[in-house]
This record gives sequence, C-alpha cells and structure tokens, in this order.
Amino acid sequence: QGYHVAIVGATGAVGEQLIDTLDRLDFPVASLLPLSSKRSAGKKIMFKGEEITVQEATAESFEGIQLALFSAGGSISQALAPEAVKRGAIVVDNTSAFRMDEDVPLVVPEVNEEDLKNHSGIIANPNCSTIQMVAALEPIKKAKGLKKIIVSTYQAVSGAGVKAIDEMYEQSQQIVEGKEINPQVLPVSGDKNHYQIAFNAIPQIDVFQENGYTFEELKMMNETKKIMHDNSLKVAATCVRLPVETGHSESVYIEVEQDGLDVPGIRQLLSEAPGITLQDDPSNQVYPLASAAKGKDDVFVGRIRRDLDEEKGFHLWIVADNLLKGAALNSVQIGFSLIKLGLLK
Ligand code: 11C
Repeated sequence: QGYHVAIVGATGAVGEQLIDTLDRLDFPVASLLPLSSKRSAGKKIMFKGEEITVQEATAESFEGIQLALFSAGGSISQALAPEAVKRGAIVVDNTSAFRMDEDVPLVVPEVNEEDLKNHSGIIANPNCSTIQMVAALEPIKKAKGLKKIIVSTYQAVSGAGVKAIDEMYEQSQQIVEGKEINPQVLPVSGDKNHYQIAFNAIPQIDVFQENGYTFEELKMMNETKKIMHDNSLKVAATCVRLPVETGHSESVYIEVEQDGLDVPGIRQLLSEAPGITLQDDPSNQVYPLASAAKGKDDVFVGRIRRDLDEEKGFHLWIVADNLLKGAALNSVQIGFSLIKLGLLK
C-alpha cells in the first residue's frame, strides 16, 4: 500500500535527506525509484533497510510514478518535470525553475497548504531561507498583520551542495596547516570569481541581478510575497554565506500592521504554532543555534525584542536545518498534504 515515488537527484545533499525523511516519517511508499545524472547512476542508496540502485533520470523513468520529488538543479527540472507530469506524476520541485510561475503553487504547508488545490502538475518547494522565515512569521501575520520584513541571513554551505561542504572542510584544514588555498566552488560554482569560505563571511549567495541584489535575495523577497499572498508586503533581504555546515540563521526585523502586540504576545503565538520551537530566554542565554538545529525538523525562534524606536517593530532570530525544513522535510510535508487533500491519486 502506498505510492510509487521517484527522487530526482537522489545522491545529492537534499536527495539523501529526502530518502531519509520519507523513511523517518513513514510516508506511504509502495516503491522508491532513485534517479540521478548519468555520472552518479549505479550508486546504491538504502531505503527501509533495502539497497536500491540509482538509475539515470530520463523522460521514460517516470512511467507509473505518482509522486516525483526533484532536487537536481534547475535545468534538470526544466527538462524532466514536464515529462513526469505528462506521464501522470505530481512533481514537487526543489529548484527555483517554476516557483514564480502563476500556475505553480509555492507551498509551505503551515502557511498556504490550500494553494495545492490549484496545482497543474508541478508544485514548487520554496527556497530554504524563505521557508523558515515565512513559517515563523505567519502566526504573527495572522494575528496582527505584517507590513514590512528586513532580513539578513547567515547561511550554511550545505545550501550550495556537497562540493561546497567539502570545500569548506578542505580549506579550513589547509589554512590551519598554513597551506595555500584554491577556492573553486563558493560563492557560486560557475561564477567568475571564487572566494575563501573558511573563517570568512561572503555577502553573495547565487548570482547578481542587474538591480544589485543577488538571486537568493530576490527569491526571499518575491517568494515571501507569493506564499503569504500579499504583494504589498515590503521585503528586503541581504544573504550571506558563513562557514557553517548545516543550519541557516536569520536576523529578521518586522513591522506589524496593528497595535497591541508585545514580546510575550509573540512568544505566545509562536509557542502555539505548528512546526515552531520557541527558544527565547535571554536571562539563561537560551536562543536558537545552527549547531543545535541541525538534524531537527522544527524552525527555532528566539532573541525576540521590540524595536527601541518603532512601536510596531520587532526583531527575531530564526534558525532551521536548511536541508530538512528548508528542503527535504517541506517537500515530504507537501506530499502528506497532497494525500490529506485527496490530490495524490
Ligand atoms: C543556498 N538557499 O543556501 C540556497 C540553496 O533556490 O532552492 C537553495 C537554492 C534554491 O545556497
């Protein structure tokens, strides 16, 4: 009993977490088909104690597949997601390829699960740094409205894939040993210049756009408006890469619309919200840490303060595992929502 599920990008950082999350949350899987590029085909993955050989992803791979979870880069999604849909699968795509398309729901189940009802085959999983932010802000928006968000991120290297993780460790060791380093991957593989990530902070995630923002920053700004159904919401983002393996952290400033909100009120709202863990006890130095969020499903929120000049302004520190709630977990949760809403046939 269950569904025929394909994972595209099964050997990548998110792919591994997708397979683990399907197993861990007992998603009803009748069969699992791990797919990859030609280069990684032939590798083995483990699912529910069983070894499965990874196959090369082609259009024909999707015959008989009901749910296809894509995380192999935008160009693979562009090429193969429509092929999967043509063959009857629902696609949950982890890339930015379709996120802003009008007929593609962009979903964080705690925020806008109902949008799934409008899908035309492809559903987009938002960018990791967007997901954790909107999950934490939605309960506040629901209670008091939201006018403005200014966010600065402190993002982990695993967001840029396995090669970026390896580069961080290698470079760290080289620097400690006094050796020369040769950055090849970060900030963006394929961009003109590469910079040291070990013991550094790089204010570039994804490629620059003509308006001076990076694509990662624009993703946060545009996706937030789409998920929260509010084009008048003001959002500005600055995205920075840090030498943290996994766990994105965010310093978030918000302005709410209505009066009458205070810090205890925000704590109350967040402590009742699904998928959120409040960690906010400054007197005991309790606040979210990327190191503690790694491997956890929830979004962690702390350091909640009222702005000292703006009555309706508040500051928060929001942390989550970017490979779990930021990617694999949210995709699998979308799968569960599709079942709950009777959309997965
Ligand atoms: C990063 N947020 O940390 C990116 C990774 O649009 O899904 C995810 C890119 C995306 O580098």
